[in-house]
Amino acid sequence: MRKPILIGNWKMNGSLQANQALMVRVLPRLRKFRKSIDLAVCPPYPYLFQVRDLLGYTGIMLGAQNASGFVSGAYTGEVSATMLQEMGCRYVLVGHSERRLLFGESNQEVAARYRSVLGAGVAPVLCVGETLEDRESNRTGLIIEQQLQAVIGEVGLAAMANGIIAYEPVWAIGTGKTATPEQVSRVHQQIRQFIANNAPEASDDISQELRVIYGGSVKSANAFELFSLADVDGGLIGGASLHADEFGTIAGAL
Ligand code: G2H
Repeated sequence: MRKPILIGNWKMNGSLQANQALMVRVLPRLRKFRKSIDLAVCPPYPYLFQVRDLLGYTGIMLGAQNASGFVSGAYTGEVSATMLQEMGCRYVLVGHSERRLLFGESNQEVAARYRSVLGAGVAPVLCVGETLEDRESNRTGLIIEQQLQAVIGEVGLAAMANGIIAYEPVWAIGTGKTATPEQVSRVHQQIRQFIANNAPEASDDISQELRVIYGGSVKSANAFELFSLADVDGGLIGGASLHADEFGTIAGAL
């Protein structure tokens, strides 16, 4: 049985004051779900320390939005996975489409970041997904397989059992458009099948154990339908994770 997981991705939002206010409102709403689902929030780097303190012993975990592919050294502006581990991060997003599209992170770079996160003993959340153009030219499966293959080539399939895959169709991110349940189901099944096909000797266990979560304009109004799908093991929530009522209701849908 795969334990559901809900991760809030705050993106580049927040302030000391706003974070405090959000946590005061959201934590009581999440607490009752913490035994049945894994819960985490990923604030921007400067607020990790503050949010770690606010989370305290609630059992709700801390995550980060990216990590360097380098271990340490002269890489101005980068933050290493080990630093994030030291800050108490249990999860790190890797290859979010905003990183891929706005900051030019290639499949290879994402794979290097994935390796660093694993090496620091933190669970990588590998984001994969197609653009509208990819979808309209029937390349959804191919694009996602290339994104997965780059990471498998870097760390091996077995190591991916320690991570999570987040399917986020780029055209559904922050746009208010959500993929239909049929579209989500199909891609989640394809991801699991691809993992199963990739290393036949170990495939069954990994493909059945690996959590594949959905992200892209999830909100309280569509969470129940999306999370009822058999191959959806949770959600990566952006905009709605900044609203206590919304995030609390979404957690209740898992
Ligand atoms: C996708 C998602 C969270 P949103 O980026 O990663 O954001 O829910 O705002 O579409």
